[in-house]
Amino acid sequence: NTVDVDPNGYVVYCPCMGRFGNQADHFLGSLSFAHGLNRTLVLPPWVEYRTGERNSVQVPFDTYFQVAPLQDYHRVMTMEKFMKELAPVIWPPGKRTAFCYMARPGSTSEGCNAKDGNPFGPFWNTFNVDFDSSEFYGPLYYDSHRTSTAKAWHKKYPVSRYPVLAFTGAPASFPVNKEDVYLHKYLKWSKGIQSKADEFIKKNIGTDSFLGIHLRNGVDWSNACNHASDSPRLFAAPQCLGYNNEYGKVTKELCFPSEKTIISQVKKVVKKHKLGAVFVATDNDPMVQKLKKSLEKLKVKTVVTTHPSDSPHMDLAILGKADFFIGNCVSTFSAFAKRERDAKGLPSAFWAFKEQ
Ligand code: GFB
Repeated sequence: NTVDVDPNGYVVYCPCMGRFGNQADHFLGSLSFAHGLNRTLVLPPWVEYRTGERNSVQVPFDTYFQVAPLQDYHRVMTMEKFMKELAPVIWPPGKRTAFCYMARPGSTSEGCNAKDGNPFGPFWNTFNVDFDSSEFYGPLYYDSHRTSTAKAWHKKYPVSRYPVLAFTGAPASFPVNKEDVYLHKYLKWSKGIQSKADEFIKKNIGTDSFLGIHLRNGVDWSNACNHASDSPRLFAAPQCLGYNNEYGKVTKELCFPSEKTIISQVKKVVKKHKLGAVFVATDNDPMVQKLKKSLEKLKVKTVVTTHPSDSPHMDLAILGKADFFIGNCVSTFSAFAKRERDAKGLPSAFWAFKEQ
């Protein structure tokens, strides 16, 4: 039952930035990067932050997603499997180099300081990894869509000497490159998440066609949106505004839509698509009573939410199944649902953004 070693080498990385939506953007880019370099991608656990806990918690990749569909695009394996079965042979202690673009401030004056701070330390400690040296790969970059990129990486880091490239952060751009968005089609929810979402729909929505909405309205978001006017491309905004702001700039409304905007848009969509129920995913205020009241006349029987039970992945899986979706253009959490729906050919829109 031994695992064959990939003669083309491996890419390992810590999804050390942001929460789930940010990490998912980075994941697609890292998958593309590994594909471009023709190295196996080691699927890192998802990094989560729990209230009251000092250190990040690492949740195995396959808790939320199936590994097999990703293999249709490129060679991948979970980090748990890599560390247990391959690392002792091809990446043993004593030979572990951390890769970073340039020196990262930390306990040593020079180096990647790959384990300094949270989630950096807790992430690698999950696998008992300590680094022996640092390698600055700048000015190389991750854009594997340029043919010169892979060549340059192979030249500087040949597999014979560097079987494993272990990155301090994701080898990917943020937000996800336009060219990599379609890779989302290989990302399929695990059976566990899938069935939780199906059960919720069966129990609470039944067979009605439904609208799924994402209300990103917690205090962290309202703070981030205060800077909206200085950041025309804030977070996931290129998903609706275009990667060169072809369709406009981020506004306060686009980032943090008013209740008036939300209600009028929901009413319009419910009417137009003759929807019978509304599912609300939110990090803070689901507006259930307000939505119910304003939808009374439109024969909408159900307005439901999972809030406050914290189940971001189940929320996303449900949003991925709705008959129509309205999301927040600036949020990478919304972007996840939008990409999944695009891959399935399902329609979506954004708050305060007119359809193209
Ligand atoms: O996913 P995420 O990176 O998206 O971070 P943004 C937002 C987190 O908030 C999610 C929770 O991972 C969830 O834990 N959350 C948001 C939700 N919406 C929902 C929801 O509908 N249901 C549930 N259950 N949970 C960025 C951050 O968030 O916001 C950046 O990643 C930064 O690092 C910025 O903090 C202000 O792109 O929306």
